[in-house]
Amino acid sequence: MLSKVLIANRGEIALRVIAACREAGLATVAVHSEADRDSLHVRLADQAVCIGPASARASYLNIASVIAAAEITGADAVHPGYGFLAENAHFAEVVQECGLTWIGPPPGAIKQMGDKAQARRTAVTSGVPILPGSANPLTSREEAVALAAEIGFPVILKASAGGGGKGMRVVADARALLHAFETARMEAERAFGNGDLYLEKYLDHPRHLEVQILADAYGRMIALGERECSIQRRHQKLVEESPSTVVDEALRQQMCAAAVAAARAVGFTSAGTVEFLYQDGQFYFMEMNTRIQVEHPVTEAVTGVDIVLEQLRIAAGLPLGPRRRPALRGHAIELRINAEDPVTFAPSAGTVTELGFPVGPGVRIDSHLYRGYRVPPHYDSLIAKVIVWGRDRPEAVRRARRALDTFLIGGVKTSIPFHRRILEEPDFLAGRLSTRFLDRLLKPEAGT
Ligand code: MV4
Repeated sequence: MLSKVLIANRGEIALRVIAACREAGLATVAVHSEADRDSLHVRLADQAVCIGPASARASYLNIASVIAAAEITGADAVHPGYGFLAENAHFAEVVQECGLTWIGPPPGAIKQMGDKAQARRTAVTSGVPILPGSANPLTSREEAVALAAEIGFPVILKASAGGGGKGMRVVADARALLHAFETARMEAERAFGNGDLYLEKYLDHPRHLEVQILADAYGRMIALGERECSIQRRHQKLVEESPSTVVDEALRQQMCAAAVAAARAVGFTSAGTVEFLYQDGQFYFMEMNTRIQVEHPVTEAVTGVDIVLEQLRIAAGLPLGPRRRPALRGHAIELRINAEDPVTFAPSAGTVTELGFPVGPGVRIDSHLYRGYRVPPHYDSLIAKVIVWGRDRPEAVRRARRALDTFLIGGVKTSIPFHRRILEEPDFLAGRLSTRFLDRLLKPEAGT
């Protein structure tokens, strides 16, 4: 049984978890750095504990401080949110060893899916399609060249301990691979403490499609359909939507079945997302995220499922609410609003001097902003998510435009103008998307 949840996070996701906890009748504990003393999640939680100075390493990533905060407040569960310690299997283990309920997947599942080469092997044994590539970490650059010659260049070298775009390198031919191999291994060793590399056939214009999974402790596991997340800049998603314009019910059924198979293979519970690349009618397993994601509201809008509330239910030992995969209704789009210059993307910290949220049918705002809030420079720049829902994609796009046109934020620069430009792009309006979508928009001459 849960009674008091410590939210080991900040910003909009901390508010989101507080909202679900309040609905479930659970007390909440906020933890915050000194820089977040005046943040909204601190004010809205029932209790709050300062866990360290501004730097994430000394506060939100400080396992001892977070656990101490749970002890002194009598919290009996921990929700990690996303980022920070959300996919840190050691943190999950410590939470459980301290007798607290971990609101997330079993640490073993986090670990198994955290090793991207092992995740690929799990996909294979679960019958989930993967791209041609190495089954195990590469043992030498000669092995890499031989394998790449077999599957055909270009190939992409990836760090087993990487993910989310970190530790990736596209290689066009054997000579380049011989040069890149050692550098990639050293970079991976330095960045992740693990230099293992694997390689895959490189897709040059894939879509990023991901499937939301919910799984309870009794073996019930459902997929909640796909999200299209192809519009990304430097592996930071900017726009997410559901359903995808290229997924029909037959493909959806296939991808959902594949996602459930991969999750079941690692004994997954709670909420997670299986990422695929899609190109030329085929989908391929990429990786699995064992956490709630920023873009979960898109799926909530088209399924009516409260994913965070389901996480609390699952952690409390209750069975899944939905009994089967819900049909998707309408179309949802999420726009991530960052405190950054809309042209240079340079972070723009500062005080919010003016704030007006968009209103009206089909608009949801998840944000920790308030007038007078000081956006700190220490953390990622996400300050709001605009989630719109329409009966179809054109209505969702119209509502997205209206929402951005009536979203007033003064005192900091935001990415709103850049999003507004995306919503006018012919390729976007036609649903012609791929992970290369922004390449064209961000080309120097394209800015004129
Ligand atoms: C790829 C790929 C093309 N071919 N793998 C980037 C993050 C991680 N999810 C995997 N990523 C990619 N893996 C193969 N074999 C292209 C990307 C990729 C990408 C994928 C999804 C969304 C945005 C992306 C941006 C650049 C590269």
